[in-house]
Amino acid sequence: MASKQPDRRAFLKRGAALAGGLSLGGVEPALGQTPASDQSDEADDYSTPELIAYGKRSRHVTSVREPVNGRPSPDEFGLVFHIGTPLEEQVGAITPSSLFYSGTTRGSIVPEIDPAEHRLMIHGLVDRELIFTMDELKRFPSVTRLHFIECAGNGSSPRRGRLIESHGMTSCAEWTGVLLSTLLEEAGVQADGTWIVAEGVENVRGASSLPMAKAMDDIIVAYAMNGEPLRPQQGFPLRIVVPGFEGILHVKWLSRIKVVDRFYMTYNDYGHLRQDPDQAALSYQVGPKSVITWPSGGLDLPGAGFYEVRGLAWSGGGVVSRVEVSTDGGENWMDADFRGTPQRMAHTAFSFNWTWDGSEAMLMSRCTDELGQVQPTRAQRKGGLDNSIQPWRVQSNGSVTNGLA
Ligand SMILES: Nc1nc2c(c(=O)[nH]1)N[C@H]1C(S)=C(S)[C@@H](COP(=O)(O)O)O[C@H]1N2
Ligand SMILES: [Mo]
Repeated sequence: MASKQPDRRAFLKRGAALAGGLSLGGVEPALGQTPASDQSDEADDYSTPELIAYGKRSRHVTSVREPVNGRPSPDEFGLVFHIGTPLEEQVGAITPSSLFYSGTTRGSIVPEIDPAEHRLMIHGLVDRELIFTMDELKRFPSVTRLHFIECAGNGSSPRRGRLIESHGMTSCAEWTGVLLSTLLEEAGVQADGTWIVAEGVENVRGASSLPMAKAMDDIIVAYAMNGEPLRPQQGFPLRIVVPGFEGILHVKWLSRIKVVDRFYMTYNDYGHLRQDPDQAALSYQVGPKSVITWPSGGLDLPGAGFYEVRGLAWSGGGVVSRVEVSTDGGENWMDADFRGTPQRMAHTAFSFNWTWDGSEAMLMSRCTDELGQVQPTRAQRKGGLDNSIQPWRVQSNGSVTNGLA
């Protein structure tokens, strides 16, 4: 099945095709969104005490997050809802912290928390109720792992023409914290403790029920992200990261974990998640998924010639073991190359060397994970978070559109 990709020398001979440079459309900030960098002609002075002490990106780099789900953020009351990350500009597996997507379940104002005052309580069906300060948590043995988070609202649709609309609510970071199992062992879980309810400082909105098996396996009580303390929008000073499970379960601004003996219906879970304990673990888990991030809907290719098609693949089932790419709408599939080493429940960057002949093409990617699960087509997909294959149509004039439309 695997066909040979163009080699490096062939690519260099075709380099002329790239000389004109690539023009990207569709990445204008949405109305009402101010780009983080200023666009004035005046050069930035990087020798100011502020920028010596703490840097910022070049004003020539302008990618920004955008509200998604058709909901303004902030809204007229100052509440923020889900904002998506511009994945088409990402290189590699890690999402920069400033561009990490951000989700609040029912709209929220990001809470201002003083870490010196913050406490995590573990209680319920435990031998010892425990209350930790941030400093105490940081004394425990820590883990540092790459994991994606994805909101269940992410999904392909003919109406979602751009990548940020269909896939912008997933990001990947390197998280550091204490395994929840370490803390639960400290507290001593009683025999009937089969579920946990994790809660953020905004109480009912941030609460989620999780099965004990997952809590004892790989949930991280995280205080750091990409080498620095969590960003406030990501849950500063403390959150849980639930590897491979739907985003809503990754409770931010974490203040309480209660060990309980059954699934508890929370404001979050109501009407959204499955509560059958036998089904829960699997149905919370994001299926094998991938998407071509470049080129993607709304972008323009300047003409026929060589392109490195790039994308991301991930699975709640573990390590991504294979990514295939099709340029003809799924008739033929060829293996893509991994960029970096695939990690468990983490975005894996892939690329595929493609020489476009200038005729209409349909780009698709398909992920297989270590469990042998294969990413479904839109017609094959079952329920849960939409992990179906996203087709991008490359028209002969170079414009890229949603292949479902
Ligand atoms: N406390 C709290 N945790 C929360 C939420 C929330 O509103 N409050 N939103 C959830 C949702 S819906 C998602 S998709 C993820 C998003 O995580 P992120 O903002 O770090 O991307 O956080 C989850 N954790
Ligand atoms: Mo979400």
